[in-house]
Amino acid sequence: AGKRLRVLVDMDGVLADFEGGFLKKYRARYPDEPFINLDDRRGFWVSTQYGQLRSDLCEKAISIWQSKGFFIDLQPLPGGVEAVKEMARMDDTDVFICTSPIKHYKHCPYEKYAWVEKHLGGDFLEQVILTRDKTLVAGDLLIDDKPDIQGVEPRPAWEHILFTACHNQHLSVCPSQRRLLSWSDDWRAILDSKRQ
Ligand code: UMP
Repeated sequence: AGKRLRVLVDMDGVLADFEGGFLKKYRARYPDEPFINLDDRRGFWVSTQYGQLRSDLCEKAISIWQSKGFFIDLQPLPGGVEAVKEMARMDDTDVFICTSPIKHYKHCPYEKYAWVEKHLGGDFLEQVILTRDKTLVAGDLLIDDKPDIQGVEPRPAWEHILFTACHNQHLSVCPSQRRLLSWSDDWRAILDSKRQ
């Protein structure tokens, strides 16, 4: 019998609609300020692009995801919850949710657990990994929308599968980097490619 496959799945931008949730709450809170349509998003950091639009908008953007209710209210991205549940039921497969909390810790870590309980069920809380450094987590695959995932470990165990998001869809990544275009894309084939 081959060894078990360990899949790490990111939360914001992969399971939970961080970008859509941000834009909705930003426009509600700052109706008279300029904003960036999702089609015009470039770069992983929302705060950086808003800061380039006008310098004071950087902290206004940050205020949105620091607010109570931001993370718990995020809508699931299409097919993500179903895919993760199916992975968890597969033979010889362990799935973990690997997510980086913001350093403003008042609401975010709590709400990330609450989101998992709400959408995946209480049993899934066992699978949650909160870390600011994903390179330290060993796995076969990391499905994540952040193009550059770095930390103290120069040779992470996982292969990073870039999950397509508004901010990375125009990026030309190196040819060896595999993408998952959405949860309608063939994630099962990517998992199978790592099984021995
Ligand atoms: N985040 C920021 N600034 C941004 C965009 C996102 O701090 O401009 C936060 C939200 C998430 C975290 O908590 O970064 C991203 O975590 P991962 O998706 O890398 O797990």
